[in-house]
Order: sequence, then structure tokens, then C-alpha cells
Amino acid sequence: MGKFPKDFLWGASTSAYQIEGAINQGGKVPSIMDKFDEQASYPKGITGFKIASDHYNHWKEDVALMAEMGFKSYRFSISWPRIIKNVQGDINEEGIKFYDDLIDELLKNKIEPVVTIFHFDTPDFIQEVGGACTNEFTNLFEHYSEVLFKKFGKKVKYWLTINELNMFALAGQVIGVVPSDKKVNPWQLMHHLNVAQAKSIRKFREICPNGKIGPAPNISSVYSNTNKPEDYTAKLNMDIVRNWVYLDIVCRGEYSSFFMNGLKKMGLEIETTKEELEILKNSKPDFIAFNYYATMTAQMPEKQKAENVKKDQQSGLTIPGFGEAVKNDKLQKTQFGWEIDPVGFRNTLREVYDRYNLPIMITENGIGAKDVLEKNAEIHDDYRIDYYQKHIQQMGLAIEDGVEMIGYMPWSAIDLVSTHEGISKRYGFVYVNRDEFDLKDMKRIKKDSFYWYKDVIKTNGEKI
Ligand code: BGP
Repeated sequence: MGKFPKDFLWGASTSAYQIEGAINQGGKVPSIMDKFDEQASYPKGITGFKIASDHYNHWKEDVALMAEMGFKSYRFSISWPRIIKNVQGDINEEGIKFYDDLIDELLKNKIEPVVTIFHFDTPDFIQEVGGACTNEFTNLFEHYSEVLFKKFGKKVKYWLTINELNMFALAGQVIGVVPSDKKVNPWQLMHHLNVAQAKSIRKFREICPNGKIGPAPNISSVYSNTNKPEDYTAKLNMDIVRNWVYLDIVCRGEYSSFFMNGLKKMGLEIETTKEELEILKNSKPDFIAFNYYATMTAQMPEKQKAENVKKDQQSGLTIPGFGEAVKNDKLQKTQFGWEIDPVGFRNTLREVYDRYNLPIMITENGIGAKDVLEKNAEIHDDYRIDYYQKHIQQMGLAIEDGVEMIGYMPWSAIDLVSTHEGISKRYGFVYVNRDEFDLKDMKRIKKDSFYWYKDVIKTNGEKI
């Protein structure tokens, strides 16, 4: 096809708390994710994050596998609780060393590090003083970002602020970033995160004038369920609260009047200060990164139903007063009930580019599946190959349409623990030999998709 730019960043993604394990090693302080599985709200029979893929002790081997696949980039997050020890902001040098070594190893292998500053793992000492529900959070985040920019800014060019800031507001309790026993105004929480992000970008401009920084929300086109005009209104509403509010604030520097009026109608107004609004005006990103799994289909709810629908980052995202997410009967689903919509990927890329005119980096996309390790130590994940084949094809079409793209880093480089569905919901190109509670030998085994993706990268997507 010859569509992908020469220097296109082919790679994959992970996040610290889902891959590293080693929660008590290297001077790391506790995070809200360490004990997420001990909470009553956590699904039963599913592992937590204490061991994960033990990447903390296997990182060299894992980077070697990425290099073997030919990765041009690797998107990972830095663990806030490995870097900062307390509310006073003291630094854990052992944590710094861990990421310094990782970054050096990547660079040695010609893999561009793409660093997420914060991916869900709030340190306990911050949660104890109110977490992201407070103003103070914005200062603590600014300080943490500053430490990272000073330590790694010379080696790392691409930075991402907060992973899926929108999911803190939309599915915070399901993914464990908001305590399940707390009642919070999700939009106030979102506002604090937006201010934190803006302060971090402001610091970045001072310290890393040559680097590039962007947000990393979870974005997807929204369909109207029927051609009923009211359903189209619901689609427009959901577009705002599912997607645009988080990108408008960072790219345009303000909340839209539709959003603010919607909050007023529902009695969920947010408090903002003049100083915050000023900071928000001046925090434009260099590019937009986003995670894409599937589209959303919306209708105007006739009345509130108490249906027992599965709710998480991709499903059941009904937002009272705005709209109701419903199933799309034109789309197939994964084993875990997430819809599969490659064409929706092309459309989403076009919408985002058309709205903001900034280069795009895909920082997640992928299929969670119950992979089977065969007796001969092979994993035949043809469904994953099929998923990627179709999504990459559509990304190519979006580029032909005119979307400017920097890179594609699907989820995930190697198997890791899902946000709330355990290790059996596997995403990696590399299998990690462990079960929910049986840790086996943690051996890394290449899946069929490993060889397939290696070839995609080698041929720069030409054969797709
Ligand atoms: C995104 C998160 C990731 C990740 C992925 C898959 O929302 O950014 O952390 O885990 O979704 O979701 P899950 O783990 O719930 O299957």
C-alpha cells in the first residue's frame, strides 16, 4: 500500500501496574492498585496486580523480545509510587534508576520510548489526602511530572500526560481509580485532572522545549442507534461526554457551552477558579494520542432502566441525562463482550483529525482473549491477527483520507493483567506462562501474532 510514513512508530504498549509486579521491590511505596483485588468490589476468582508479569525482574528479556519483533517504539508508563516517596515529594533514586536503565536499553535497541506519566496507579499517600478529587492533586502531579522531565527529558522525546483521563470520570470505580465507597462528582474529578494535565504541560514547555507531549484519552465514534432525531441528540450528547470534553479542554483550552449547560441541567456543576481557567487556556499539546477499542452506539433513554448491564471502559457507558449506550447488532464481539469495529477506527481517526488538526498517535488498540497454550508450546491467536489486520488496514485508509499519523502502539506488547478481568484476558504478542493464581514459570512464549506483527513492521505495513 505504501501508506505508512517511513519513520512510522510501530510498537506496542503496556502500563506499569499491569505488567511490573514487584510491588515491594526497589523502594516502591504502596499504590491504590496494590490492594485493588482485596476490595469487596473486585470480581472474584481473578488475580490482582501484586505479581502481574513480573516485568520488573524480566525487563531486559522483555525488551529483547520487542527488539526481535522490530519495534520502533514502546509505550510504557512510569509508576508514580516508584518515583515519589511521600507528600513532601521526596524522590526514590532506585525507582529513577529502574526507568533510566529501561530507557537506555530501549535506545540501545533503537526503540523510541513513549512515556505515559500516569496510568491509573495513584500512590496511597495521595489517595489518603483525597486523591484526584482535590486541588492539591494538581500540585502533586505537577511536581511528579517535573521530576520526570528533569531526569528523563533529554532521552525521551514523546510524552503522554494521563492515560484515559476520561475513564476516571466515566468508569472510575470499575477500573479502581475512584474508591468504590466514595460518592464523587465525576466532572469535578475530571476538572482536577484537566488542571493537573495543564500544569504538567506548562512545566514541560519550560524544561523540555524540544520534546513533544500529548493527552491519551480513550476515544471512539458514537453512532445514533436509529434515525429518530432524539437518538441523534443522544449521539451528540455522548460525543461530548465520551470524547470531546477531554480533548476540547486541552486542544482548545475551554469547556464547550453544551457541556457546561448539560452539567447545569443535571445539578452537577463544577467549581473552577479564574487561575485554573487561565492555566487551561495555555496548555496546547503537540499531538493527540488516543486509545481505540470500539465504537459506541447511543440512544435517548426513555426512562431510567435498572438493567444489569456490564459496565466498563467500552460497554454500558450510560450517562444519565446525556444518553444511553446500547448494543450495536451490526458488530461482532470479543470473548469479553467488547464490540469489534475496524471501520469505526478509520472514522474515529478522521473525526479527531478533522476536529483538532493535530498529528495522531494510537496508544492502545487490541483484543482481549483467552489464548490457549498448546502442548507444543505454541499459541495460535489467529483471531488477534485478524483483528489487527483489519484495524491496520483501516488506519491505512484513514492516512489515505488525509489523517496525519505518527505511530501505532497497540495493547499490549506482552501479556499483562487486565484492569478488572485478570490475566486470562490476554492481549500480548508474547504469552506469559502463568494463570490467575498459579504462577508457573512466568516463561515468555511467542504467539503466532508475534511473527505476524514482526513482518508487518519489517515491511512497514506494505502487505496489509
Ligand atoms: C484501557 C486501559 C488499559 C487496558 C485496556 C484494556 O482502558 O488504558 O490499562 O487494560 O483498556 O482493558 P481491560 O484491561 O479492562 O481489558
